[in-house]
Amino acid sequence: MFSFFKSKKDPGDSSETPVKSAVESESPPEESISFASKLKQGLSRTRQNLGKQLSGLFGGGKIDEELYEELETILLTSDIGVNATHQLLENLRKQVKRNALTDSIQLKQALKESLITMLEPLAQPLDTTTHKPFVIMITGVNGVGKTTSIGKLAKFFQTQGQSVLLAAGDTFRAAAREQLIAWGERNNVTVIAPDSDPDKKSDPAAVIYDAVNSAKARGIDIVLADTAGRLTTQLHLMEEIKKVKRVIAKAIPDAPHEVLLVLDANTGQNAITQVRAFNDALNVTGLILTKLDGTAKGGVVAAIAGQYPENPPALRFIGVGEGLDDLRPFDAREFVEALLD
Ligand SMILES: Nc1nc2c(ncn2[C@@H]2O[C@H](COP(=O)(O)OP(=O)(O)OP(=O)(O)O)[C@@H](O)[C@H]2O)c(=O)[nH]1
Ligand SMILES: [Mg+2]
Repeated sequence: MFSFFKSKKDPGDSSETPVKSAVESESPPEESISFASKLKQGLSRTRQNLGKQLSGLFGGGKIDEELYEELETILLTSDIGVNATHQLLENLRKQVKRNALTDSIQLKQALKESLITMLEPLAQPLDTTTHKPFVIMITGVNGVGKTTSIGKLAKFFQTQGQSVLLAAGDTFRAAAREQLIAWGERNNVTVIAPDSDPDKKSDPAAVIYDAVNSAKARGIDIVLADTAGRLTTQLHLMEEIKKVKRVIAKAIPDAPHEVLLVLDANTGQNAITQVRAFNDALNVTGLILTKLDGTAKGGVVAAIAGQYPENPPALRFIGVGEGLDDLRPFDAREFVEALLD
């Protein structure tokens, strides 16, 4: 059995989770409009690329095998991946049959609906109210946007009325400590960081352990623990991150309550390899997909969904920029609307 992520949520309770309901009730409409337009702007390269190819195909005419074949080629070259492409086409054929569609002009909406159906299982908002402190460990390969995402998450959770503490568990790069402290200042939250003396090498597990205990003592709601980037092939570093996780559990037995893997949307199909390797090491419970702005490869979301149709990973958040507000819980419909005109 693949011990992957949290189980598929009961579709009935999706609107009941605290994070999502708070987002819907507290975000001013202007903010969501600006995020929707940011998302649209961010996905513009993917959209233009797909749109150009699909407009010819969906311009009117018979729905036949040739059309399906052409569509398959377009999807395969958009980083959607083999599995996702086949699932999408299967769903599309079903819709064509069920709704007795005859003209290719009708296929665009049908493709949108197929994509939404495929991506919806990924939209599992994170409920951070189950534990206090709720400990979130952030992991991923180098430069994917872990530390930046922590800065954005600190802001996000604070706007939900939750208190946050940051743990500077990246003791590998000297600048990492300062980078997290700067995000802490921007958000006005405490950062537990190792000694700044470069001669005193700190242990990442010890820093995060201290931070969790400090959050316990202060009655903080959420701990966001940063970790150093690592390649999945650096086996000693993969062992080190396993140890970090074990040590966190010494501070609170069932912590970390969330292991978030950060993926860079520019990674394309390699994202799947990263998901597998980090999940094997850490039992990843959720994903953040960053840098959706400035990539023509937004299709990687579908590739992730297509890879695990039985047990979809939880795509908790997506990032579309470097600013504090450029992160949002993943919403399948909003995403597809931005991806296809
Ligand atoms: N355009 C864009 N840039 C981003 C996004 N998220 C992060 N970045 C940028 O990506 C670069 C790396 O981000 P970091 O947060 O330092 O990445 P990291 O994973 O912590 O890196 P290491 O700790 O070195 O492994 C920075 O220049 C960020 O501003 C995003 O959603 N969009
Ligand atoms: Mg970092």
